[in-house]
Amino acid sequence: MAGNRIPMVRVSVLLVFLAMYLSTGASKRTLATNPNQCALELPHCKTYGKHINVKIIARNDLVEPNFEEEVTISSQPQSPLIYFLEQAAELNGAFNFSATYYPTLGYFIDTINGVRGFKENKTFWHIISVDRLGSLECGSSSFIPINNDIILFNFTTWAQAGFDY
Ligand code: B12
Repeated sequence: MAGNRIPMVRVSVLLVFLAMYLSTGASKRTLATNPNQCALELPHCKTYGKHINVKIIARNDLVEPNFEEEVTISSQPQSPLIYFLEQAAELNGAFNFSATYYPTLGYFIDTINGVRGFKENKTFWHIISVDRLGSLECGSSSFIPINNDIILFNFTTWAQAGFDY
C-alpha cells in the first residue's frame, strides 16, 4: 500500500504544477504560438477605443527658414497625442520631431524639422488645440485628442505663448 502511495503523490504534485502553469497563461506566450509578439501587443497597449482623425500642423514663423507642414492622420485608435506625432512622421517625410522623456510628465517636444527651442532665448514648440481648447494644459503624452481635432505646434517665445517665467 505504502509503495503505491508515493507515485500517486508525485503524479498529483505534477498535476497541480501543470494546472498552475496553464492558469497563468504562460503556455500562450511562447514564441511558437506568438512569433511576432511586439507587433501584436503594440496596438493592444495603445488602443483607447474608437478610431479618429487628427490634423497636425507644425508652424515656424519665428526663425528662418520659416515653414508650415500639415499632416492629417486618419482612422487611428484614439491615443495620446505623441502617437499621432509618430504617425505624422511615418506618413510624411517632410515632418520629423525629437523629444525628451521626463518621468511623470512624459515627452517634451524638443525639435520639429530640426528647429529647437532654447532656454537662453526663451523659445519652444507651443502646443495648441486650434478649434477647441486653445493652449494645452498637458503635454503630448497626456493629451488625448478627439475626432477631427486640429493640433498646432507653433514655434514661438514663452512670452508670446503667455508663459512669463
Ligand atoms: C518652466 C515650464 C515650462 C517651460 C520650460 C522651459 C525650460 N526648458 O526651462 C516652457 C515654457 C518651455 C514650458 C512648455 C510647456 N509646458 Co511647461 N512648465 C514649466 C513649469 C512652470 C516649471 C518647470 C520647472 O522648471 N521645474 C523645475 C525643474 C528643476 O524641474 P525639471 O523636471 O528639470 O523641469 C523641466 C520639465 O518640467 C520640463 N517641462 C516644462 N514643461 C513641460 C511640459 C511637459 C509636457 C514635459 C514633458 C516637460 C516639461 O522643462 C523643465 C526645465 O527643463 C511647470 C509647472 C511646475 N510648477 O512644474 C510647467 C508644466 C510642467 N508645463 C506644462 C505644460 C502643459 C507645458 C506645455 C505642453 C504647454 C503647451 N501648451 O505647449 C509646453 C511643452 C510643449 C512641448 N514642446 O512639449 C504642464 C505639464 C502638465 C502635464 N501633466 O503634461 C506643467 C505642469 C504646468 C501645468 N499645466 O500645470 N513649460
